[in-house]
Amino acid sequence: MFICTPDLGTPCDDISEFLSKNPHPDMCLFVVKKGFSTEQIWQQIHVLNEKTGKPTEEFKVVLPLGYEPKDFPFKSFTLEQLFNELDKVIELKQTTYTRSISSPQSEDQLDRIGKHTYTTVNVVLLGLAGTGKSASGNTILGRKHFVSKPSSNPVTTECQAEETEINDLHVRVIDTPDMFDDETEPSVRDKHVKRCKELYESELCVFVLVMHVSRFTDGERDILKKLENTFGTKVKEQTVILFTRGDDLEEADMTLEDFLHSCQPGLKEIIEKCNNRCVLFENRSSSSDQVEKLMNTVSTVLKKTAKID
Ligand SMILES: Nc1nc2c(ncn2[C@@H]2O[C@H](COP(=O)(O)OP(=O)(O)O)[C@@H](O)[C@H]2O)c(=O)[nH]1
Ligand SMILES: [Mg+2]
Repeated sequence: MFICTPDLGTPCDDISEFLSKNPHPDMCLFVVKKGFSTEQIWQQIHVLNEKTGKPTEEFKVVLPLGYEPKDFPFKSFTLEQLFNELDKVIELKQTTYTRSISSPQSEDQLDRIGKHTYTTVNVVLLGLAGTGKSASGNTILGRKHFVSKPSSNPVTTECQAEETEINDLHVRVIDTPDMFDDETEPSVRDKHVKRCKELYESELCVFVLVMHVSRFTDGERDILKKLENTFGTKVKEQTVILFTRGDDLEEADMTLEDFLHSCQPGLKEIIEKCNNRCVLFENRSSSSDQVEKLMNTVSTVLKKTAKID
């Protein structure tokens, strides 16, 4: 489906209104005339960014015939490149996402997966401060990217993203500050939520609720409600619970199953609402098993939620 908007600068150019009907288009194309001014187009893209909240790179400039892409500040495509991009989008829609998220079975599948590495899966780490979101982000990335340390003050103060490839899947790990603390100013919280949504917008997304395995706090009792208020009522269908400090369980000679079996009713309810999708991490350990288990759980969520027309 193509949506053609009125010319920019006309009285009815309210693009946000058009986007509200289809908030996650596969592509936003910006068509320009021969002899366009790079500076003017860049300014207009900034206006679009402000109006829609979409990052500037989401607007792809379609170059007039005869133009070659060069070092423009914006993303630009010749018509030929644009058709290639469109082919990719169509192919992606026709191929079930599950192909790229399950292990390759054959050469043919490997080929297909190779083509699909541009499918980005966003893994959004959410939870209270100090639960180990940043440390878990680093474990998923396999490197220390996010600052994680003991502190009585929140260490992570802005949403941040870092990307990696895991089993042929392009994963964007989004680390967040505590967005559920009642003490936080609503305007600050809204700013974080907006930024977080910008980071994963229009792509596959799984929320990972990070919790300290041996500490279930009052602030976490209604965390699912807060999550729903922030990310919509369907959020629990897209949520995996990640318990950190797996060593605590090991020291007590307990498995995750033992823990889940004997945990508080409040926590049990949260887990059940998330369809018992739980994983255990020990961020001091570099074992890739834990990441593998998380990614398997992530893929079960994607298989359920990915819309394949
Ligand atoms: N022992 C242990 N410590 C952890 C684990 N995960 C996080 N931590 C520690 O908990 C503290 C807070 O972690 P951090 O990632 O900054 O929490 P965040 O505020 O949720 O991002 C840091 O000192 C981490 O080293 C874990 O799995 N095991
Ligand atoms: Mg942090």
